Amino acid sequence: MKKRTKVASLLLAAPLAAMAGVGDRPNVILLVADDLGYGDLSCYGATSVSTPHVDRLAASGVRFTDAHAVASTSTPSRYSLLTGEYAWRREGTDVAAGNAGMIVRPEMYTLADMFRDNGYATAAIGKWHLGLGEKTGQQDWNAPLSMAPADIGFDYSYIMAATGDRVPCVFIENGCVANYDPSAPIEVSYRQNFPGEPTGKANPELLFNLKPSPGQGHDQSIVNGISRIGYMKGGGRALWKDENIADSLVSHAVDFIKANKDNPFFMYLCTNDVHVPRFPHERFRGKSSMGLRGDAILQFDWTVGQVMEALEKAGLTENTLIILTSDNGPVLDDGYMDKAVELAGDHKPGGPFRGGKYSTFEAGTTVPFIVSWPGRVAKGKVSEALVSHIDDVSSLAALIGARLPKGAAPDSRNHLATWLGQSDESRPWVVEMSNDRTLSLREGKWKYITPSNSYKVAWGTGIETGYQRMPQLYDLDAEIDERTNLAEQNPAQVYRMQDILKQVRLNPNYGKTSNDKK
Ligand code: NG6
Ligand code: CA
Repeated sequence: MKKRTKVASLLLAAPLAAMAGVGDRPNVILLVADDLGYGDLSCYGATSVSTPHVDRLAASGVRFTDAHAVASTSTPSRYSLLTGEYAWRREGTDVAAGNAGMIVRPEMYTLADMFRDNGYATAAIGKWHLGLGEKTGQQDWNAPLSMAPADIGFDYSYIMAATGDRVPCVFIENGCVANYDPSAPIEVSYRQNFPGEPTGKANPELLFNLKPSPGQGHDQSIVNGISRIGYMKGGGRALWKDENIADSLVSHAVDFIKANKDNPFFMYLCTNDVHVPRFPHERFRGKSSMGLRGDAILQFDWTVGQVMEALEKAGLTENTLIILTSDNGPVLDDGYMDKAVELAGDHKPGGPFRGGKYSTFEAGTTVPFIVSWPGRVAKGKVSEALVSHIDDVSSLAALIGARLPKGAAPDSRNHLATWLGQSDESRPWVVEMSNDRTLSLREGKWKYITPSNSYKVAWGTGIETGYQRMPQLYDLDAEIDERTNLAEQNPAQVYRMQDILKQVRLNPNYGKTSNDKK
């Protein structure tokens, strides 16, 4: 696959110091950015913003040019990442409200369970967006929650319940509101406001940090001078300040690294950057040429640098595998007047791909994907292999020699050799899901999109969804941005890809090889 990046690799793939394989027990950090696009990093061709720390990470490992999140929004993407099951197999995995009940249920076997069962200390830090408590809307936020990340394998957690733009705007540490303020009990509703509480809609004069974009919602409860989706009351000193979120996540991540420097650990570290509302620390505000979205990219890059520095200080660089990626494709105007559209200039957040977050076009799920493990994976390699987040449970199980219980991670396959840059073998195909649950399929250069009756543009975002009533087939080698629908000229290829989708839908074991069954 060509033309995916404007940047040529300056470094030649160095011979591997040693072939990694079963029996290794490196620390693993799965670092997931939010809404960071393929084109948002300088190592992926961005020129309007510079990301030196991420670039350094890429130079120390393998940078993939055809890697896919499972879905083009957060909740289903993360669900699949943690369970190895396609979110489209499961109802209730669409973008979750801040008072959603736990979506990954305790009986499911997760990536965190796998690490924990194999002697790793495990942590989830940052954006969660997979629900908390047993039932939607039934949580008591003033007491330990009835279900939390500990129930799905995370020994330690310090998380944001949903997204930055959804209430409750507090961190949850090990299932309890962090820094809880007994003088300000918390109530949350996604139905109605609490009497007497201001909202962005009724009290725009209170929005001293960011105002919502017209017509996209985000005009309900106000926290820190920014109105959100949903209503909340109370919180007091537990309420977050958006400008401190990255610092807070970094300090908890660094503490976890330090506390576990003598034993293997797995950290699922999910930044709030670069999701809306974008309101980075003043150290970064005004520092990019692209306004708050560019500043949030700088803050993300800083976060990566801090993690790398903490590993270095703890002497863990050589023995830590870092996977850096994003949960879904990029968006500019996602609900706040932060001038992301006006200041983007020539910047292409989705790189050469069409669409963006929410889309069924390639920018929806094509994400940055960097695998670094100094001394063990090829250094500065660029891999054009077609890979998917769905494979992380099985691939990382192979890495640490874990056996998965029967039925666990049903859609996940072991592609460890490709992930570590030891092989250039692609996945035979990759299934992608968009915001309306339209499925697409990639097979080599081909992209097939199933017909959908939905909207053409995702509300106020201006993003092309890619939905059409007709089947769509694109040859990405000929045209990487999905312009000419070749379905009519290639009925056999359309049929073939429809058949693969049908088989995968019916049977998660479809296409499994003997390697996958181990
Ligand atoms: C959308 C929100 C958007 C964002 C997204 C979730 C509206 C109009 N837009 O519904 O602002 O919060 O959900 O983003 O409500 S994600 O990256 O977590 O999937
Ligand atoms: Ca996201």
